[in-house]
Amino acid sequence: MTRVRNAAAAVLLLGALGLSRLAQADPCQLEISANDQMQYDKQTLTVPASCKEVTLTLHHTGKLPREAMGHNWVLVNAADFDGVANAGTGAGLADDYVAPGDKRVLAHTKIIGGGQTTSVTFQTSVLKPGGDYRYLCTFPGHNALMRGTLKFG
Ligand SMILES: [Cu+2]
Repeated sequence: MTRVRNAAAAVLLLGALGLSRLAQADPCQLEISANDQMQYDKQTLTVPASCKEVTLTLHHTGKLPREAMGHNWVLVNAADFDGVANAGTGAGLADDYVAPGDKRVLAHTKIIGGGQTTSVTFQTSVLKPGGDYRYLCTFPGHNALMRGTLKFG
């Protein structure tokens, strides 16, 4: 009986630890997932102005290879959305569908396929509080669905 009670107490303790870890999640660490249906799981990401550096982790929860259903995460000023998307299409998979040296790209991950995870770390000095930022997947044809807003500040 004591053993059962101890086990129950251990489960409660682990649960409490898990909750406190969630409560203390670092707001400068962002997570987003993408799937085989050409969708991100979030339409909005928020970065507090107190973050000097941000790490965005992209999970591809699908099964398809990067050649068929590759995804990346590319951060731009809203006004540069179409320009970066078009330049990316022309850049090709070898360059992760991001035109080399494109100054309009504020941050980006590489292209990954199903089951893979990647991340990018960038300085928030590239952002202005209250600026109008968008993120997108630049794999050809994906940005119609795979787009969102990043709020900073
Ligand atoms: Cu994509």
